[in-house]
Amino acid sequence: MKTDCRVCGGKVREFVDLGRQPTANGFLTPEEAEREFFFRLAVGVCERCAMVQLIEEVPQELRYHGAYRYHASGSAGHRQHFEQNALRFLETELTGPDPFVVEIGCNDGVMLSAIAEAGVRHLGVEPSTNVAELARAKGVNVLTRFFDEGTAADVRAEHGSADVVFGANTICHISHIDSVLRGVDELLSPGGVFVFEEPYLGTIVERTAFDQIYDEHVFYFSVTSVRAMAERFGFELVNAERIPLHGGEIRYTLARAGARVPAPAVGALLADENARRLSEPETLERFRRTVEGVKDELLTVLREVRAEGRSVVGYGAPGKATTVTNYFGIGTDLVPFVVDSTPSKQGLLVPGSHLPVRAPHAFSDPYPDYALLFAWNHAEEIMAKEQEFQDAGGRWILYAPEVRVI
Ligand code: DWN
Ligand code: SAH
Ligand code: ZN
Repeated sequence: MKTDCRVCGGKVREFVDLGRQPTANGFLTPEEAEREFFFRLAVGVCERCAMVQLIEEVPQELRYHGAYRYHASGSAGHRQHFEQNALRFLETELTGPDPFVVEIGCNDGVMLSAIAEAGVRHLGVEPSTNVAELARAKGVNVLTRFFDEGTAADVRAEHGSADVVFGANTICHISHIDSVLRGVDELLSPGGVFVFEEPYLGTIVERTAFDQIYDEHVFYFSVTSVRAMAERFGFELVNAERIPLHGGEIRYTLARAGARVPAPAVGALLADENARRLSEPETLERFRRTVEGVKDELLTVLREVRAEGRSVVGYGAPGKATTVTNYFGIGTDLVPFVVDSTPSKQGLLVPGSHLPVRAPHAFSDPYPDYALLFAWNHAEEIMAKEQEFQDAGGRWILYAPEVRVI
């Protein structure tokens, strides 16, 4: 069992155990289901630096490989967000004579394709070869490797230093985060910035978004823990902006210590985290109890509607659905199948709970009485798209931040 903090070596105190779980994106065939991989999904907080992290971890090669199922360009909202990010970098950071940007975990090129279109020097570092190919097809340069200090040294030797190192929903996925920070130190130009956007512990606790907890999310960052981590590796946290993606994230900007004046938002968010006692054991223990309450309520609702003979379909098969269905024990008796727009998930089973994943047209064939919204972070986009379901009398079941039937 892992008890040492991956950032500072301090003691990690466990506060929630979501049981035996498979890898969240390990969608599989019925034959593969017989030899499925499971581990204990538990989270703790470092008593020294407040970094919230998994207790046990899954080897990275089991999580990221040639059949990585998540395609970042799958939502219109995400495409728009990352294009805006690219434009912002082009306007504010990539303005020198021959700028260079590196993205850690570029996936299918959702961000870098706009940089490539602008003709700016760039490199995506992406170990999942299938999504890396999708990025290449969009004209993006990709190195298919795991980012660490060795990769960073090689990139620097070949391309020179980077003005921007970017990562979205990736930095919190990398258990060797010390090596990542040493690598960024090696790669970044003196005036450059390391920008990363990741799920926010504050939101996870506030919205009971416990389904953000799964094998890929090794760390659950807060401004407090990221600031401490930055300082440990010679950086300074110079900005922290709340963004709406994935239900609520923070975009952290790190610069070399003393290189930039920190924005007031950093101090404001730190003060807020202190006031909320965000990383304190009592707060995290309360979060655990709230999750238990959601479990009881959701199971009650699902059992009631099924007992009345009503149909329920799961909407979306995000990584989050793996945590929810396995921890709550939701099987095909309660939710016979889920629909998802990602072609590479269709025809396969949700890891662990083995709910079949079907293409979106199965949703209206015929419409179910209820839809359990696993992709709740895309609620606006999905509900607008599925207005006909609601017009036909269909109702949505939501479970974050609390159980609601609307
Ligand atoms: O951190 C991570 C983020 C970037 O993406 C990864 N570890 C894994 C993944 O997390 P996720 O699977 O929770 O991501 P999403 O974006 O919540 O996944 C939404 C799912 O819903 C996708 O499988 C696509 C699907 N979907 C759909 O079927 N119809 C989405 C939309 C918008 C739709 O209209
Ligand atoms: N940036 C995209 C994709 C996030 S999914 C978005 O925000 O939507 C996480 C990605 O990180 C996956 O594509 C995975 O293959 C990649 N990844 C995981 N470990 C990595 C590492 N050590 N170095 C670089 N990429 C990594
Ligand atoms: Zn620590």
